[in-house]
Amino acid sequence: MPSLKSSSPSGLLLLGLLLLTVVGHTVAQSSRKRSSLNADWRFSRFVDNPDGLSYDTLKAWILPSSNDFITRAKYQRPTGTPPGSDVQYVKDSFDDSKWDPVTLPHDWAIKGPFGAPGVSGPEGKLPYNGVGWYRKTVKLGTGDVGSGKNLYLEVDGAMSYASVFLNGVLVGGWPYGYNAFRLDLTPYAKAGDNTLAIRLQNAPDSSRWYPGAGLYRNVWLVKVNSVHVAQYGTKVTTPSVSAGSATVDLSVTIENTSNSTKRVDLVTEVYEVDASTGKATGDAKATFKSISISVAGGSKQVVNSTTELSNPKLWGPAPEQTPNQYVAISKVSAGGNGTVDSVETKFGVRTLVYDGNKGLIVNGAHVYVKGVCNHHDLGSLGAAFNYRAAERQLQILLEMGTNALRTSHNMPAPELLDLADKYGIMVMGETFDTWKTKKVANDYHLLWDEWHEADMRSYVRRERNHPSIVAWSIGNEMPDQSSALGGQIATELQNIARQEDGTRKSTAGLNNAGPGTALVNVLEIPGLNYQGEGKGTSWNSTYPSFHSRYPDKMIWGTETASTVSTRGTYVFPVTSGKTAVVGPSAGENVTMQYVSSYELYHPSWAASPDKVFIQQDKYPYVAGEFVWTGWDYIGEPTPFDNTSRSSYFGIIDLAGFKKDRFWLYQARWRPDIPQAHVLPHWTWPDRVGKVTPVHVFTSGDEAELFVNGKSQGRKKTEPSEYRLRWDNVTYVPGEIEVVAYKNGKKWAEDSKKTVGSPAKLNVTADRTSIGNDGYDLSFITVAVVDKNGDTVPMASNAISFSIDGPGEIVSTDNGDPTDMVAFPSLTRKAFSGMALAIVRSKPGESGSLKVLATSSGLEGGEVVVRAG
Ligand SMILES: *[C@@H]1O[C@H](CO)[C@@H](O)[C@H](O)[C@H]1NC(C)=O
Ligand SMILES: *[C@@H]1O[C@H](CO)[C@@H](O)[C@H](O)[C@H]1NC(C)=O
Ligand SMILES: *[C@@H]1O[C@H](CO)[C@@H](O)[C@H](O)[C@H]1NC(C)=O
Ligand SMILES: *[C@@H]1O[C@H](CO)[C@@H](O)[C@H](O)[C@H]1NC(C)=O
Ligand SMILES: *[C@@H]1O[C@H](CO)[C@@H](O)[C@H](O)[C@H]1NC(C)=O
Ligand SMILES: *[C@@H]1O[C@H](CO)[C@@H](O)[C@H](O)[C@H]1NC(C)=O
Ligand SMILES: *[C@@H]1O[C@H](CO)[C@@H](O)[C@H](O)[C@H]1NC(C)=O
Ligand SMILES: *[C@@H]1O[C@H](CO)[C@@H](O)[C@H](O)[C@H]1NC(C)=O
Ligand SMILES: CC(=O)N[C@H]1CO[C@H](CO)[C@@H](O)[C@@H]1O
Repeated sequence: MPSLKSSSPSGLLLLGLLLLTVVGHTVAQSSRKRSSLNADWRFSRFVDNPDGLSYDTLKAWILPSSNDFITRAKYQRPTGTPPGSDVQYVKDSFDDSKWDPVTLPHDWAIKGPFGAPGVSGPEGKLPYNGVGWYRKTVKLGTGDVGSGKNLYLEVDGAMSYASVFLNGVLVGGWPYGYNAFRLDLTPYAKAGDNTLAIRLQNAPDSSRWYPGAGLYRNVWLVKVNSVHVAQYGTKVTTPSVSAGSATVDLSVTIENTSNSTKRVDLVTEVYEVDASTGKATGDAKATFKSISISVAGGSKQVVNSTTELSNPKLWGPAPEQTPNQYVAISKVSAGGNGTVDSVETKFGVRTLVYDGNKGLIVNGAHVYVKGVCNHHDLGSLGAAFNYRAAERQLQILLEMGTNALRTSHNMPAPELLDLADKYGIMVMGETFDTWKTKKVANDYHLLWDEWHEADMRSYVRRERNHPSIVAWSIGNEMPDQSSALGGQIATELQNIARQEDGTRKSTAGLNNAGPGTALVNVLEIPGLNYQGEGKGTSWNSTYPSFHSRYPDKMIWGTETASTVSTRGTYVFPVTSGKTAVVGPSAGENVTMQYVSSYELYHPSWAASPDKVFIQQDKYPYVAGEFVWTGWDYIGEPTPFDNTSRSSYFGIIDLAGFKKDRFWLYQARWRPDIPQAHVLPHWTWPDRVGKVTPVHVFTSGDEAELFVNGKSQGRKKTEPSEYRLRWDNVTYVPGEIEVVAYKNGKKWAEDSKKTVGSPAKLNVTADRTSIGNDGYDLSFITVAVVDKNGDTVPMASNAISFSIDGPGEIVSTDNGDPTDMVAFPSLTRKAFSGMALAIVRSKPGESGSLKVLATSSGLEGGEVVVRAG
């Protein structure tokens, strides 16, 4: 499968880098260079360990990589030759020409095939396990190495147990696959060709979902002078904000890796960020007083300064507020030699109040949290991060009215937070799915004792300047949640967040810890998973008991609903209840392994959206909810865990197609959008004369249903009703139409009609013009339509894709959780009438990409996408 390539999302830094490269060596020396290391890697995966190495044998050399993030005694790098230097893959002389050429971000498992030996259904059946080696030659100039220079490798995420070798020497590593890390290459680098080799290892049974595999996020090389701003070395806060003025506090950590004391000057100016370009614009809006200090050789020094920003443009969540951003540009000069380093720190000016009675107050206004939980994978692209694919996920969620995202259950790619800042989405930044006690045999509990401080601290330090982050989540459904140990761990993790940030509170997703437990007593924001709405058939909510015990603490539903459904699938009879536990006689199509899209069914611990809405509205002090999940994801295919490949929880399916639930949430979260949505589809040759319930989701307050023009009655939404249902409709071919009203006035309409047999393919692109960076994507949707152009709801025709022009088809999908055809396949069966192809440009090549879709017996279709 062609791999995924990254461009630099840090536009400003990239621009600086290009300019410096053009003007040459002397200028390049004066400031930092951060360049992408994503291109030109060789890769090989081994099912069985090919080198005899393991984390245990390498650990003593890897632990020192955490030294900047631990407060206990630092680890000393052992003396002597580190292990692994005799392994052939780390050597210059190794011939890797037979290995796969890959471009990062790269997920080695996503190409499949499904059914990998030793990988369970919950893990997604893809071959993520085993050992992976990546190799690359890094060319360095004489000016890049030696006295006065530092070289760092920055890895935004490597799945997992990374160990990094440069020129045959083990440099260090980082085991937790979701966290970013930096290694100092300076002592091991040389002018000329350097061999960089990275070993990764994924144990089977190490995850409860599909984790992905490999160097799946961006990798960077950073060159700085010996006097420079330390890693994650800036912190911007706005301790007091009014309409006329904001106080901006800046803290910069300057590091001097040279042998002598340096006189250092720091100047920082603040600019507005242009929302469309993401770059500084206009004149400086504020300037921090210039500071001069002496930094002794071998030390770090923190410099604090403060300034006032007049008439600040605030950052706030969309759509009610605007996500304005600023950037602080800090320049460091040393010993009168001009600028030796320059860093940019984007931030937002906003206030947050966590109110036990009112919920979340942002910039003085109450904001009800309309959140979703999402996993890190990007459907058929796998875990390999792609900026456009992540942006598409957020855009479709924004259309639904989502204003908050929980990065369940781990640290996201840094660029996801840039996107959340830009679009005005509030983020609950989560860290861990387990603490000290395991969920599965080889999960994070193995790393807990030695790594949790470093993982928590480095994550908060890295992301604390993002205005989108409104809470840190210290864990999800930890088995330790109800024990005394849980209280101790929560205290420790919250303290780390306060030390590194101090402006947000911490939360955790608790599925069974109750009021009075050690953990809940200390947790700043109790987060309730499912217990807030009452689990399964129970309507007993624990919100009241949490609220009465901790009246001053804000509480929210960190994980709600877990409704399951398969897009376009309807199973009869339909429950008459508002919520129902899914099973072979309740919502499941056991033969097909699908779940009904009446959007009322859920596992035993969960709830329908309707039930969650009822309970949220009953307890208005609750700050809001994070629905499980916004998008479907690979793995965890409850209730068909052993047979399917991907989840049923998503409001949006794995391909990005909306399930019916989308309009149920949109009606509640964006009541300003006139909307009505009627289900099911109306092409049921086997159901003539049978009761076929019709449900309507609408932002109106009343609706009338017509079957072949005949009214079935007008219904008003009563209190505690979030859908209108006509449960006794008898199916006859023809058309169902709904007319919705609001305050007695016509508000919106929708209809479904009985369609004919498949006749042709209707092909559309989400964007018909994309960048030619070899990274940008167009998402191509194919609908199987009848001769009138209406989608055939049960169509499953096999569609073949091809492309003409400077681009490639990366993957195909249809959102069917049981489809075991590997994602790179150019042939994909339509599912419920639809299929998707993802198209990527080729780097540096411009032109028209003609994407063709054909299917036996049908008229084909095409769309043209312009790259360049
Ligand atoms: C610092 O001094 C040590 C010992 O004198 C020397 O080996 C090293 O190269 C010096 N480092 C730099 C960055 O000048
Ligand atoms: C400087 O700012 C940092 C971060 O806000 C803070 O932890 C530290 O106490 C401040 N130092 C001084 C001397 O004010
Ligand atoms: C400034 O440049 C001089 C001459 O190259 C050098 O000796 C000195 O160390 C530099 N000072 C700093 C702070 O980098
Ligand atoms: C609901 O709560 C009541 C009172 O705490 C308890 O008696 C009852 O058993 C609970 N019902 C369920 C289904 O959990
Ligand atoms: C399951 O789906 C198949 C294929 O659409 C259909 O023939 C069958 O009737 C369905 N079964 C149930 C229980 O809905
Ligand atoms: C899946 O397989 C496991 C292990 O064989 C078994 O315990 C479990 O019950 C199965 N789950 C389902 C839903 O069939
Ligand atoms: C639907 O029909 C059943 C059986 O005829 C009846 O008991 C029920 O009340 C009807 N429901 C509605 C909403 O009309
Ligand atoms: C067919 O394609 C056109 C654009 O070419 C689009 O407007 C329309 O919605 C598509 N129809 C279906 C059923 O997808
Ligand atoms: C020679 C020396 O002491 N260099 C130090 C410069 O500062 C960094 C940390 O800031 C140390 O790691 C170096 O040892």
